[in-house]
Amino acid sequence: MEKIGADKAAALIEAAGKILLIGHTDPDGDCLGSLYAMKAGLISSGKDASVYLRKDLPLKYRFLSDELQKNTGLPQCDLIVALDTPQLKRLDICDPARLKGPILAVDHHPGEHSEFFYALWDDGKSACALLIKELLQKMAVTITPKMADALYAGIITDTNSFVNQNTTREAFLAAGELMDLGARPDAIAKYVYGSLTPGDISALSKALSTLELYDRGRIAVLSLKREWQDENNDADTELFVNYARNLIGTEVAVMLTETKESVRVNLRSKNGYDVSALARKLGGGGHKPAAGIRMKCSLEEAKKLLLENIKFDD
Ligand SMILES: [Mn+2]
Repeated sequence: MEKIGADKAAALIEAAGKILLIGHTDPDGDCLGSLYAMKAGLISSGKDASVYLRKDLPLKYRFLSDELQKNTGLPQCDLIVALDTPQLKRLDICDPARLKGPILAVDHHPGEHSEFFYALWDDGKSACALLIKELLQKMAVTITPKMADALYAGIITDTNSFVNQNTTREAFLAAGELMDLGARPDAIAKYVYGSLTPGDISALSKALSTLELYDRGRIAVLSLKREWQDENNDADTELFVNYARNLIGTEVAVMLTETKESVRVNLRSKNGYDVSALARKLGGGGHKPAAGIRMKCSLEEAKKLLLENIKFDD
């Protein structure tokens, strides 16, 4: 792997004609906002760019659907750009070996990035969207109001609306700059936080009623069984874990969502506990205060395995 700066990344992209973009599994607002802005920017500069996306967009990110639709075509391409993940196995594709071509990672997660050919990687950035913004500006791409909306969505989702530990001065400045370019904070908040369905609310009430505390309250666990959700749709539980994290005394918060294929685990921490290390150990990934895993086992087994692996130094 060669670690590169934005200049070299821009040059690599400029030299490529056909480019495939891919994000991580269970793509979040940062991943999708980054994919959107990158695709729109590359197309505006005359590139043949497409996005590999395994599933349709969740309701709250449908405002990005003019550029992002489910697409599992794997064209021959000059360059693959992998966004918002440090590992091949976290990519939104079942078998990463099917990706043919050199891969440039653009990412802000801790990790080695050693499986990639090139990495534009800075774990001091609040969001991958900040790296994409910088890269597009290096390439002299005009950031349109819709691209600004997408990048802004990336910043607010990864900083949890500018409250998480990773909120930097740079993130606030970039948000202001994106507003100058046409980003609409009110509209984006309405999409991202205001797309709950009655089924999501009922799932929330079920999940909250499952609260369990371990290790004298330092660990808080919420869970949601498959049968408590809409028959056809998995509930949007991404933010449920924040209720557990916000409990006084909680250091590690766990949200377990049983889906048709697996158990989705959302992890959050306070006081510096590194949930990304825990997630990596169990096959997932993320950041120190926020991480996730997909586990192929029952909800009870997932809970047991997690509790066995959450260890405090004191
Ligand atoms: Mn991110």
